[in-house]
Amino acid sequence: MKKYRLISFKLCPFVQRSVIVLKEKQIAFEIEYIDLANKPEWFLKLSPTGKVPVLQVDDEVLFESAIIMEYLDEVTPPSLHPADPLKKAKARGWIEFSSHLLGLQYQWTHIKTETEFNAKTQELQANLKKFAAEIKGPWFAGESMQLVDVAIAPLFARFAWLAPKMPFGILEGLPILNAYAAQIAATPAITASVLPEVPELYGDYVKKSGAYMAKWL
Ligand SMILES: N[C@@H](CCC(=O)N[C@@H](CS)C(=O)NCC(=O)O)C(=O)O
Repeated sequence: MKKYRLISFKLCPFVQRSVIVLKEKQIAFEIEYIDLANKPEWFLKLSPTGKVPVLQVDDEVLFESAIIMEYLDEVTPPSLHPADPLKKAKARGWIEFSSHLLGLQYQWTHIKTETEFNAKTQELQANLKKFAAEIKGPWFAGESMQLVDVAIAPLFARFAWLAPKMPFGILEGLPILNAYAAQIAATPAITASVLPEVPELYGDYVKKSGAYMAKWL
């Protein structure tokens, strides 16, 4: 049996993807939290990109969240990817797109001026609509959660943490996404994938960044 050790930063949405798969597949693992503002030397030696997540599998090192998700999925069948190669390739494309959405969300929560904030809100919503158009429901590809849902779940988790404080809903007018977000929020492996203090820490982190949206947090 292999030993898994995940190197994490508590607030990182990309690490959260790994934790969701580990929980969903009930894989035993250790987790080590580091401070990205003060990266330990041992971590810099392990991680070629200096980014989390890093997964140590016995003495081997894996990096990049999409690769880690796929590895964990592959060694614990049944797979959370479609079996059909075309459907699998399509899912991988949307996993890549969900990384793009996470990047937009990060910018949206860090932007400083009202003009930039409004433009980023529109860009984010336009891209969310593209994702929404692909959802079969209740999950992306139908009846069961797949890796593409795992990959995007951290995005909806963060929208949900911010929602009670925001004067408008980023998912407003997008009923498919509201239903999808509710599905994500009701899934135990996803809710258990962050520490209980993380939603509050996330709000504090955005607030401290001096972002435009800090005034609501
Ligand atoms: N493409 C990477 C992105 C990971 C990433 O951006 N991680 C952030 C934290 S959420 C990080 O480690 N940042 C540290 C840095 O860039 O120095 C993945 O999917 O694993």
